Amino acid sequence: MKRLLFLILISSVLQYLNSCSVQKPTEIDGTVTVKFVVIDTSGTMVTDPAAKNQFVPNAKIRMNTIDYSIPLQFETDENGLVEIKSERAARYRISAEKSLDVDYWTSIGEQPRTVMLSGSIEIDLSPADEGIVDTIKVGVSYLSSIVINEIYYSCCIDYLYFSDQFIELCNSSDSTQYLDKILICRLADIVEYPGYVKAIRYYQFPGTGKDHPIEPGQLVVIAMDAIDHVHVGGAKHSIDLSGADWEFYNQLSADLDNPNVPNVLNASSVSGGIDFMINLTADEICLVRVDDIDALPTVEESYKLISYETIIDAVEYSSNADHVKALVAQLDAGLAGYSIRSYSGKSIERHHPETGAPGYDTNNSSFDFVSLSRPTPGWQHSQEEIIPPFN
Ligand SMILES: [Ca+2]
Ligand SMILES: [Ca+2]
Ligand SMILES: [Ca+2]
Ligand SMILES: [Ca+2]
Repeated sequence: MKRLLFLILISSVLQYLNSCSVQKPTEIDGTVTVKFVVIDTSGTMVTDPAAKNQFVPNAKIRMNTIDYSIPLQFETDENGLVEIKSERAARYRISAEKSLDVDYWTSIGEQPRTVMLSGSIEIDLSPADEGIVDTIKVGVSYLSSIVINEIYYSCCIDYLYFSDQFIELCNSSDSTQYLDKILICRLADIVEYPGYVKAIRYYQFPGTGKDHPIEPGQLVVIAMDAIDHVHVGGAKHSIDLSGADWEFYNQLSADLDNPNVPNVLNASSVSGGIDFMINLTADEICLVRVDDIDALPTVEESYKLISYETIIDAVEYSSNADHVKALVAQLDAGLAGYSIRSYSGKSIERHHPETGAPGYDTNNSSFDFVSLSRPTPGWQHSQEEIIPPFN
């Protein structure tokens, strides 16, 4: 029965996929030399009450062309300025970040904590911009304790087999966190309600508060179906997910239920398809902790509105370089998933730029994620598994 329904879904999936392609953006000829100044507009760094904006010294600047060529890295000087010399003219995503650590707060006599200032811009740089100083504004970024570390959405190369998707979470904080009551949501890709995202599918971890701990650095895999997709599912090039920590289980459909793997249940009153399935080329996923689902505003019968401030983590991915952003910069300023086609067996995972560690999150998936040649359920990728950016 489940297979039959999958087949019915196929035509619509194929229609969608046909509309997607990876396109290289138009290159502008020549090289550019420009300056950027990084300012904090959130008031976080203001130590002089007369100063409206504060220049941010030693901020990390990362630049990437839209077609995901090798990222460039710079640092601002003591005046918050950085000069970019003789780089190729193109359209760039540029992000700035500055970590205000315990030492910083202690030095100004405030309560020690860790705060990340971050911001990004997208800009065309052409030789005509020579000598221009552009501004990158940064503000406080509320970083997540539990983050979406990996999304395996493209599915295996056994064409039309798509029940091997999974999502991997990571506790990126330094204390025990809890999965209880967290919703994993698939979001609509059109912004209609200012301040809110619209969840069209939402599945929820059970628990009453502290039943399901996740330790610092721990990875937790939630499989679409926690089975051995090679030997039980029959997809030769797929993966064994029978050892997943959790599985999405749609109790309102004919979904599979591995009795040995606990379920993350459909929290909607409607079935909404067979399972928690996400798009094979482009989608938005978020985490939010919700005590009472009924208290969330409902639109279009079963969709839920979730306010930006309550979102624990959000990731937008797309294989299309000309993808129109769906999430606001506050949630995810970038885009993961370059070069990944549907049914390619490839995956995306967070990657600390220096250490390669999991859980790295600056709320900009263009920089926080790498693409992988294969999924890594339950472990962090190695350097060899990273698909190099285009040159
Ligand atoms: Ca399932
Ligand atoms: Ca189960
Ligand atoms: Ca985040
Ligand atoms: Ca992984």
